[in-house]
Amino acid sequence: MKQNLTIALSKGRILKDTLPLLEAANIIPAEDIFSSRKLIFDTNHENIKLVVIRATDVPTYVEHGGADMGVAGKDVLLEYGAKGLYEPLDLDIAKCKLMVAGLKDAAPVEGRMKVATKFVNVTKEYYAREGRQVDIIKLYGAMELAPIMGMADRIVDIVDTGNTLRANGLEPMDHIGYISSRLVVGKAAMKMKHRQIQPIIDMLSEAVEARKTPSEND
Ligand code: PRT
Ligand code: MG
Repeated sequence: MKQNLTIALSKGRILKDTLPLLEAANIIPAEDIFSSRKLIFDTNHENIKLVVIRATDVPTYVEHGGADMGVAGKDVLLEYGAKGLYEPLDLDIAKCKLMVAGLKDAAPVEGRMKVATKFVNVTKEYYAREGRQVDIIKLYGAMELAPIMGMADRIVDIVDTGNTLRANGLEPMDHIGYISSRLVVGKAAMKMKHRQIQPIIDMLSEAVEARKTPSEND
């Protein structure tokens, strides 16, 4: 008998890249997610449901069994630090970089530096590895504003094109890591529902590879 399976998707920018991969794995929402205010969606499989939640909540749902598997940015996963999650597949979507940035031409900071970020844990670990003492200021968004207002010397944030930094008089300084979205699976789900989950991982993996290598017909 097929058990029920719930997949947690990050709403926002990851969603539109995730849906074609799911479709390639023959998992198709029963209605248009973008034009709906629902949180739970039926699919073309009677036993598979999708929940669409904030990106930062995906690892929490998957770790605590609110969903069996999910899709989340590596930045979110690093910050969450989940021990109860498997990360079987790099989906190669929503790619960006995690960077240290500061005001353009800012002088190096002597002594303790103030760093504004929403990635508090990642930032702590980064500066610990660098052997540098910093004071971290937790923000929930618009990190770029903190150096402008004289509240912080540096920010740690996601950078894609660099346009947001430039538009605010900032520049990238140090590269912390490459980010992409990952498939995550709860440890309990992987054990109890392995026969259902493994074929989905395999199909998604094929879809990711197909996107990387343009077919000869293109
Ligand atoms: O917005 P909310 O607080 O609800 O959640 P969220 O910000 O986590 O969600 P969302 O949808 O904004 O981002 C989800 C995921 O997309 C992130 O966790 C990353 O893994 C990935 N991603 C890829 C990005 C970007 N590219 C990106 N460019 N996330 C954010 N940005 C932002 C960045 O924070 C900065 O403000 O875009 C701006 C920089 O872009 P450029 O092109 O100007 O450099
Ligand atoms: Mg956002």
